[in-house]
Amino acid sequence: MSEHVPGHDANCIFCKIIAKQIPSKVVYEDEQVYAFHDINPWAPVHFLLIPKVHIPSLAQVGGEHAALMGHMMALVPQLALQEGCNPYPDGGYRLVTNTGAEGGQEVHHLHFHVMGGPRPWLRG
Ligand code: IU
Repeated sequence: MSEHVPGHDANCIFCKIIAKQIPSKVVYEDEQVYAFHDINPWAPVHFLLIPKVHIPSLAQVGGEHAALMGHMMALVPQLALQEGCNPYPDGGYRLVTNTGAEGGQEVHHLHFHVMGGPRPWLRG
C-alpha cells in the first residue's frame, strides 16, 4: 500500500520508493529518513540513505537541514554495522554523495551511498 509523504515529488523515483509505490529492500525507516539496498550494488554491502523530504541533491542543502543531516550522519555507522560492514578500523565503509552531472549524480533525490564489505570492490 502506498503512503502519503510530505515533501513528496510525484515525478521522483526515490519519492515513489519512500511512498512504497515502487518496492525496495528496506534497511531502515523512521519519520525523517529511509534506507534501502542499492539495486545495482558496487560492493558486498551497498545501501542508500535518503531523506523523506524531496531535496534534489547536496547542492540544495542549507542550514535549515542541519538537524536532518546530523540525524543521517549519526545513522550511517549504526546502519553500516547492521548491514554487515566490519568494524572500524580494519573494516569500515565508504560514504559517497554524487552531486550534479559532473559529480555523476543520476537520481535527483539526495542520497548517501554506504558501501563496504571485504575488498577488492572500490571503484576509483
Ligand atoms: P547516483 O549517485 O545518482 O549516480 O546513484 C543512483 C543509485 O541509485 C545507483 O547506484 C542505482 O543503482 C540506485 N538505484 C536504485 O537503487 N534503485 C532504483 O530504482 C534506481 C537507482 I532508478
